[in-house]
Amino acid sequence: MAEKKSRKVIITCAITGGIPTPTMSPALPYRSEDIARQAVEAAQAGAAVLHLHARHPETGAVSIDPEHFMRFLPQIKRSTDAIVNISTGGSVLHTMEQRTAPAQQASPEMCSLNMGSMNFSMHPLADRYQDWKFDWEEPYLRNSDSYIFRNTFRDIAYISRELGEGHNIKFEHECYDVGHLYNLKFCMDHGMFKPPVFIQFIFGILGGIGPDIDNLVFMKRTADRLFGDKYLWSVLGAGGAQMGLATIAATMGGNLRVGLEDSLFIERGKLAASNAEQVWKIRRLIEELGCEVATPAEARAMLGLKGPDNVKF
Ligand code: KMH
Ligand code: ZN
Repeated sequence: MAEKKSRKVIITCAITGGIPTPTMSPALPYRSEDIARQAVEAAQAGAAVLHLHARHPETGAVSIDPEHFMRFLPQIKRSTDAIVNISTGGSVLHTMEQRTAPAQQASPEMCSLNMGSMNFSMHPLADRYQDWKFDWEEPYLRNSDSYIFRNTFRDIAYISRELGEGHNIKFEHECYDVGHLYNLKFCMDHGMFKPPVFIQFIFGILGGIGPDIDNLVFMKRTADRLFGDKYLWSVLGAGGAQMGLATIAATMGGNLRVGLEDSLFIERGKLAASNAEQVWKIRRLIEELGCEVATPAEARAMLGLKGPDNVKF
């Protein structure tokens, strides 16, 4: 009997992000060498895509300074063939020109592209901690109840033009609610993005759709209707929803994202020791379910990427 082929699953690992702060976990990397090391270890564990933000190496505060990215990108490229994905959503306080500056300089294979404007708040997290490692952390979290994460149609068109057309970068389309799928459909109908588009369904951000399985099924069904066979999808569950939703995504035929940007935990009440620990865990879970982890080369073919020889770092 012919052996049935197992399905390849792209694991994205989001290494440090802009939501958690250093007080919350000693494992959260913010020095360039720690970001690079954890990224490489996550790739060795099975992550085909590394979603990267930068931080100030001394304070751990979120940074969109291209120079901070360039401190770790070359080291990552030297040590792994995993796909580098640079965030364009690293700050709610800066212009789109500033947010895209790291990607303009580094010209990676992939970038994030947030598909709608929204509330994006971490303020409830501030009540969980008393002693802060750095002064910036508490006000940063508390003030997020007044932030609007701005991603207008004009902003999206700007990123499409500058990074998509300008650098042949493929996007991780971050969709935090069902309306964002319709925004993407509108943009595709106006010729902005070439299929297959890669959609990250995001659940559990305060301001976006909640982390319920019903919502995942609803997002998937809506995307099937809107995009048919012209899309690939992945799931990001924030906080405690991370591993459960990622496992369900894999069993439903999708891809998944883990990493300390999205959750600091490895199980209920236990901090993860590293990004790689989360990648190893989800890998074990989905391999038990008959899925196979996509290599970077396989992920490049699935996503139609320009290749690592065409980046500028
Ligand atoms: N922090 C995630 C919920 C971005 O970097 O552009 C979404 C994200 C956005 O990763
Ligand atoms: Zn991110």
